[in-house]
Amino acid sequence: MYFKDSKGFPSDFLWGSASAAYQVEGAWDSDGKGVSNWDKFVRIPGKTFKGTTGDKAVDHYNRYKEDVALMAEMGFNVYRFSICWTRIFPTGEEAEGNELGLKFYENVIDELLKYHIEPLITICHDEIPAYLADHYDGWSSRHTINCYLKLCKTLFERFKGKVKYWLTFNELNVVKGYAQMGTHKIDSQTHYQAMHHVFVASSLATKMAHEMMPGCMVGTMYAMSGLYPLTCKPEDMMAHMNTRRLSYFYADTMVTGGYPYYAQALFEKEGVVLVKEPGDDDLLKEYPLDFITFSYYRTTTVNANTKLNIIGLAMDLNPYLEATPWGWPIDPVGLRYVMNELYDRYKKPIMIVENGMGEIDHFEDDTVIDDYRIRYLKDHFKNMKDAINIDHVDCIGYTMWGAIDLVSLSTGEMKKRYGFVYVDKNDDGSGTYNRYKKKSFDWMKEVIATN
Ligand code: BGP
Repeated sequence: MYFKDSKGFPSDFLWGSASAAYQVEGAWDSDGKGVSNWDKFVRIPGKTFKGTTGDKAVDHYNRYKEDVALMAEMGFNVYRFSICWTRIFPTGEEAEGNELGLKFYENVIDELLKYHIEPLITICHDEIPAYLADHYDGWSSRHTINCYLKLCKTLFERFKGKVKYWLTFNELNVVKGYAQMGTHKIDSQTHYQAMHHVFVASSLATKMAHEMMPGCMVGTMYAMSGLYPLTCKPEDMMAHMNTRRLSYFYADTMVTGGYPYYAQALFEKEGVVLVKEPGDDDLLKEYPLDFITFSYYRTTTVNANTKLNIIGLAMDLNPYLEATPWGWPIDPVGLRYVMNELYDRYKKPIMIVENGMGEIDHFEDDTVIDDYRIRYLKDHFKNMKDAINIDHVDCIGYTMWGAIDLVSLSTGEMKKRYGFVYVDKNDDGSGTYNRYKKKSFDWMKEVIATN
């Protein structure tokens, strides 16, 4: 029995790992899989580190049993992974799903259930069939909604009774352009129109999930690394509010029953005129998300003179924080802050579905002594616990990003590692792909065992 004032985590707390199909599976052209936007994107010269691709990734497609066994050994009771759309619908246009693709995910799910690990599925983690991207301009076309819903229906039919937790999209508030939305342009009109289609698709998927799988939980994932005003100067405070809204706009629309009032000002400023169909706004209102999931890696600051990056984020550093080798500021207290911010805003259960430290690991004597990772996680877990036990935030779980090393999304590098398990693969693709436990593996096992 869990009491809010207990010292540990709730007894039914979900502990696990998170991954994305493109970054772990490999087997990019096996068993009838079609070409995705990512398969094309990484082949554009200069887009990834030294032209690396996820063609083989960390070979999870062939090694999933070993990977699931390692997760089970650590005591995980949840695993977040995503579906590669083109394994099921190679172009997005087929009437029936590809049986070999469905079978792969069924095998993974059955393997997880064998160890009592809950599958948590991201239906779309930045991936779309290249065919839909190139023929329909991806999510900027309303046609993509129907293709996505066909994918959802196929997944729900096949996995109902086995999968309770579903996320309709990944980091919806920081995705833009071809690599994530399959759109060829990145102007505001294209972006927000594409997002409108995503909102409608997510609402319809939520409706369908509840009808087909009573009791399931449907969420979406948002990038919610924290943001602080650099100073208390009123202009900096205004910049903070406006910039934070650019992040919150997406969840506000999907959780609170439709577009927030400040969307009007945003669209006026950006010259955006949304094309909607009758009933769209009702859908957003009637089928909000059940829970909020988010990634948390760092915090940054903003001031009145900050130039936002292309996805609307302020990346200014915080003089009080140290950073990882990739310059991501480390802020455990910020996690507690953001958990409260989110729960306060939506009053729905939350879950941290990505967090962790990308570091350069030194592999010696078949292991890695990653005390830096243990320290990072320990500090974050302490704040997560305080948010739950002291602040009473309803947080149902935590999945660390890449418990088994995987390929970096932003740079395509292998040497940026997050895991408890080292994968013997180098940036140039060489290596045995064998898995080795790092020092943090046993530490994490102990954390979960003692809750
Ligand atoms: C998030 C993505 C993940 C993941 C993570 C870490 O934005 O949802 O796919 O990769 O960030 O980022 P990176 O791989 O760049 O270290």
